[in-house]
Amino acid sequence: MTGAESVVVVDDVSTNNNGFNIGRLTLNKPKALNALDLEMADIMLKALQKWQTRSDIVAIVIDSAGEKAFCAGGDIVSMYESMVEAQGQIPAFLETFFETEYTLDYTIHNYNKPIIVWGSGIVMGGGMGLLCGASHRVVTETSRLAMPEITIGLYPDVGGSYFLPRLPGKSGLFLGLTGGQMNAADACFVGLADIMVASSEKTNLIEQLVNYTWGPTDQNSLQEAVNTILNDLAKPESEPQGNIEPNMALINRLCEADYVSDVVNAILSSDMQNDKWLSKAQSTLAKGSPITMHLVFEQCKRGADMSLAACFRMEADMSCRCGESGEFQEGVRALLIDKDMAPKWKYKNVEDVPKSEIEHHFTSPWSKESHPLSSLQ
Ligand code: QUE
Repeated sequence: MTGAESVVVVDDVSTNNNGFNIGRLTLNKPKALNALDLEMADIMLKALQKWQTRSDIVAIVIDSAGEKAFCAGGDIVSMYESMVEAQGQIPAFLETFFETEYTLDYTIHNYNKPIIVWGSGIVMGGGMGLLCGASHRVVTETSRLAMPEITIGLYPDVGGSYFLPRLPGKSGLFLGLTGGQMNAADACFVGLADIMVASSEKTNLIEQLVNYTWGPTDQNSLQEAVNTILNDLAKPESEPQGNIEPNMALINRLCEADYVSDVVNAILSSDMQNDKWLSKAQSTLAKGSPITMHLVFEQCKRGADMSLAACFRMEADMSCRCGESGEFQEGVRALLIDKDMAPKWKYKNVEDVPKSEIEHHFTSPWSKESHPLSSLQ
């Protein structure tokens, strides 16, 4: 499945020494902002599994076609169609999609050689899932990272339950509730990216990987080699001004309460008029799904002391419940199908959501043994 027409271009790039190769995956649906569909996730997972056992492969590069986006999210239009069809049941397509996507993300987290993700342009939702677990997470001056699912009545999945509560202070909860966008400086500050490189350097990076004198292939040596190559390309002095670090004290104060309604009301009633970034975060929350507000709060609480594998299993449960409840379907309808931008959420305010509704999202549709992600360690 290689070739320019493939939705993911899979390439073995030969290096200039000792028969070593670089595995390269290029997301190739630039008109859809490289939003991840089932076929793409499947191709990526199979290629990564194959490369994991090949001793000539020294590193992986994951990048994308087009300047605009690394990956804008998941293919939520296909998910919408399956939800319409299933009429309140959990669509089989969603189960398969999330099983494949989370297995792919998990594989990236636990890979046995360096994975460089070129996170230039839009990196949101499903794109964050691909970036987050990589050993070498590159951002550029055009990077815009976010977990914007509050807008579509979903919740920050793809490992969000694991990584959001582990960000500095309350920044993860804030980013999940508001869909707040991070630039390269923010991403490096919170620890979701490792290094900032100019977007014009991508070809140069591939050249450096090809020309490098690859030697010992134990995992540490390979990681160190990629560190060296990336550090040579980095230009830390060109990092933009970030928005999170200067607002950290405020974010922590707004998000400190024990109840989600208190946190939401604190953010909504704070005067943010003088800060463009904060006002945008505030208005995204104001328009967002009240069910999602609860899910974000609860996943951050539960995920804080869960393993990565347990987080992905919990998210498979939650995502399927979202596919059943109608809130996610309504969010996609308003944003991408009818484009009226006016979702009719099931509850008007965060206070109106019954506890039982949220609890249901954390009950598994499967027994422990039959869970599709039961084999993740
Ligand atoms: C929130 C989201 C997503 C989003 C917009 C949001 C998301 C997603 C897309 C998207 C973008 C472009 C496409 C596409 C999907 O937009 O997850 O198919 O071509 O995938 O506000 O969570």
